[in-house]
Amino acid sequence: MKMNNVPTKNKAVIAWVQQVASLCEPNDIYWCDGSDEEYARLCETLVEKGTFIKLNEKKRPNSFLARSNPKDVARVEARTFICSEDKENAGPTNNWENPKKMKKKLTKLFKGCMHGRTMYVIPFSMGPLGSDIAQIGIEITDSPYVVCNMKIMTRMGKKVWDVLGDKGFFVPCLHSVGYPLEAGQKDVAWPCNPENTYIAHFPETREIISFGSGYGGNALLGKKCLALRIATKMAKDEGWLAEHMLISGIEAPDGTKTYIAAAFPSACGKTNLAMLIPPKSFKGWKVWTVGDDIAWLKPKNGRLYAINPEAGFFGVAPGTSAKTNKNALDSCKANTIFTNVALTDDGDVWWEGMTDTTPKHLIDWQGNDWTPDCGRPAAHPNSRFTAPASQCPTIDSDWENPEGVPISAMIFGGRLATNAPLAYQAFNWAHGVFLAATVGSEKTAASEGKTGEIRRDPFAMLPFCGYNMGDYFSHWLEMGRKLKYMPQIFRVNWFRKDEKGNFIWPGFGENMRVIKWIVERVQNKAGALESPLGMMPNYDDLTWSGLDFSEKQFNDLMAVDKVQGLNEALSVVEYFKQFKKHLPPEFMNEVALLFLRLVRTGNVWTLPMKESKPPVKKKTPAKKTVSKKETTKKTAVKKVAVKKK
Ligand code: SAT
Ligand code: MN
Repeated sequence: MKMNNVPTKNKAVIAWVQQVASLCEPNDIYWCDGSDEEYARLCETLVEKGTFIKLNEKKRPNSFLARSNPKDVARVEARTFICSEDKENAGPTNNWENPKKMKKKLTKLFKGCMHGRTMYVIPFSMGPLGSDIAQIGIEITDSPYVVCNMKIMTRMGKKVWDVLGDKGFFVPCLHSVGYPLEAGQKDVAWPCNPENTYIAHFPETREIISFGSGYGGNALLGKKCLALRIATKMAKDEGWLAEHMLISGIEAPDGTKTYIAAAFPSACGKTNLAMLIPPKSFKGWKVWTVGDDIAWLKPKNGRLYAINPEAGFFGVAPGTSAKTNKNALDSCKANTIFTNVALTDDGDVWWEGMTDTTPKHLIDWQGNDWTPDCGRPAAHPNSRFTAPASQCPTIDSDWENPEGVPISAMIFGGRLATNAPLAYQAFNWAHGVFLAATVGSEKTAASEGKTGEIRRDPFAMLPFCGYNMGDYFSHWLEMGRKLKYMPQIFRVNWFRKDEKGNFIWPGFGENMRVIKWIVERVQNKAGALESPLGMMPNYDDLTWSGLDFSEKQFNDLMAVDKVQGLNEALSVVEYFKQFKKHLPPEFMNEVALLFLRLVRTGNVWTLPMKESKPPVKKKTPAKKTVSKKETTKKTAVKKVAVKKK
């Protein structure tokens, strides 16, 4: 096929584009320049095709709504493959296929798959252009919807060719919706091919091939495919980390900023934490956003520096409100693509949880009339907004710094209703890696398995690690050995419930109380007490102004039940078995120590209550009071331990 206006001299790019074109047989080839005019033109085309609905210009300037095919609404893990040469290198937690076999299968599917369509070539950079932490990818796609989303989510366009040069390295990302238009065939608003969907990764050769889906991570190949699955393998080979983590900068009243990175499985409020608004009583404290989903961390001068490889947010819409996350809501005030949310009668968007009052009439995510009593959700639970990160009111001044930001603390959390305290700190790096590897969320009655059973999601990376997860654990341990100033590792759980099934912790902005303790811990300014699970804050180590939360409530929130803890440790051992010889031996050591600490404790380990005796009247000199207080504290700990035995 003849190629016009080729904007690069990179021979590998030209050869690859040529080869893909002759396989896919598109009508024409279009090289994206990433300009605003191009974006506007493509949006117009999408409106004409019926893929986009232009929203009310006054309410949501330059914004659009797309409705997907109901069979194409989320990432499909069952159709996601890691095609390493050796099955063992994909590990027990990934789907595997032999790379040759997979390519053969895909070649058949791609043959003529772009008939009647334009083939777009998208040059993009994950990470600030030219940063030595960044990576260049080129996505070929037949979906203009993907082009528009990639324009928001990545640094996309002409400038990438300059950085790439004639011989630069890039990750080829091939994508098709798998819906060719044969002569005279009419297009549909959301072309896709759910029966033949494949999202295939070739970690050794750093290639991505995706067929059949136009939605999110299946189609925007810079995100989970490149920035996580392929990047984890690059990171392992090159000595850095590619993680499913938010990055934020915590500013203290004295102006110092401490950067943290945090990993949570889905539906645990990652975006909320990345854009947290501290309680009013936290005067002078601010949370700045660097990223909400992915972090690339590289060691430099003995520290870990992180960049957000993305340029936009692909956030879950339902539940986002002025109360839960005003910054996310403000980020999508304009220039945003909404997918599968509801349309209001005045041409704006709505989703469950957005406002206190529900609109009386809407058009739902499938294009049908909707009223509050119709029994269907108005927005799909996985409906999304694609918004430029630069529009976030709390975007950090260093979010595009090519050097990255220095990370002082790493936080791992899950969603656990029982026996998982609010927060604790790892004893050391290996213990921290162990804590991250055992993160999980409790299965709900709706999902398979018994309620209360834990679905493990190590490092919140289960669907995103491009190689054997056991080797990934070892890589983390290895990284710790290389760092002089390693970040401190913490576990948190915002979701513990009381016997009545109510959340004990208020969450959202109040999580700042825990974040402040974490920041002060890494600065050696806050206290902590050794518990069977890790170093725990005492009631006094957290700031309580503006929140009515008693010491008793707090200690209940932090308690560790011995039998439940031992069962949890046993289930961790069960979980680890699948990694066989790839499991780092350090982990069995950590399990053994956990058992020991639990065995030596009482039935329920709790933080000691403050001395409840009335204070002795002023007779004792100040100096003595301090030392007395300290000794009582220590004895109190002991007392509890003894009593429980
Ligand atoms: O669709 S994405 O993979 O980008 C988001 C997600 O499912 O986590
Ligand atoms: Mn994610």
